[in-house]
Amino acid sequence: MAPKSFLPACLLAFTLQIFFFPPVSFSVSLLSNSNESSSMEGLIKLEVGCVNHPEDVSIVVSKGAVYTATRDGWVKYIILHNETLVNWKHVDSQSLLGLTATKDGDVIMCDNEKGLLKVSEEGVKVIVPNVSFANDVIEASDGTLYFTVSSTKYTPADFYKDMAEGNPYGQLLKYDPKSNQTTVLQEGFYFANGIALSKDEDFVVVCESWKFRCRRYWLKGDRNGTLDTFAENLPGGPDNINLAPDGSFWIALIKVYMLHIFSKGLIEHMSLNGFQATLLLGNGHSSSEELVGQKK
Ligand SMILES: [Ca+2]
Ligand SMILES: [Ca+2]
Repeated sequence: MAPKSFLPACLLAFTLQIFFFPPVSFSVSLLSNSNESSSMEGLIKLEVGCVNHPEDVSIVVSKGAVYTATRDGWVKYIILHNETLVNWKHVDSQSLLGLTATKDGDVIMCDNEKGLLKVSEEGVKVIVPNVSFANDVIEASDGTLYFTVSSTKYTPADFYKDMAEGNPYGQLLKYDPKSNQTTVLQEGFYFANGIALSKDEDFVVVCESWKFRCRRYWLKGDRNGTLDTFAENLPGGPDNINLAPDGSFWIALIKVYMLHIFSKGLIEHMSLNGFQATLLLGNGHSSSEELVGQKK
């Protein structure tokens, strides 16, 4: 008689096989609809093939430039009026994620191994060490940094385990440069991803990828210190987010495909707590995989 662990082991092996080597091509996307082709017509690609897995962008209006960090450790920017790509600084890292340009002209970025880095003309400095899987950061006008940790349990290489387990290991944190103190403001996010500050700096929006929603954490007023839902039922997992000049937000959605071939029993075997009874397969990272600009 086969050992009791044999069947679960076969199911797990089958799941991983399907996950990494899907037997069919998926042509139907959640993001695919009759409006997609027309909505893409106003877009132009700024750089293709010159940037290695750029996770995020930050626009510096005074400089007329868009900054990004790539997986090969470069902090680069594109001068928009002539579309010149500048390799600005190299960081000894292959794990750069979200970033933000500061009012002083520096760049703060998330390194999922080292923590928060400050990149300036003088060089690179670790300002918040001992933080793993920091995903995105934003600076307030007083210099305070707000940032996300996607998962306190898993590494970026194991992000799919975080998704499959379906437990909220994400955090929102605050770094005060005056006291050099880091504080956890809120726990319990289902993969805390991009973060943006409101125009009046009265709240931050945190993208919660596995729940297809964005949460709002209040920083001022009667609701100071409380959390509510800012947007939900999004047509994809929200990844990065940026404030628009009119006070609204641009959100990059992870393009996902639905795979319906798994039995309910198998999904329960994988303990997908509170998650949809389907497995989500990513295709590329986000719309920031290539830098895309909107044609005027
Ligand atoms: Ca960002
Ligand atoms: Ca992200």
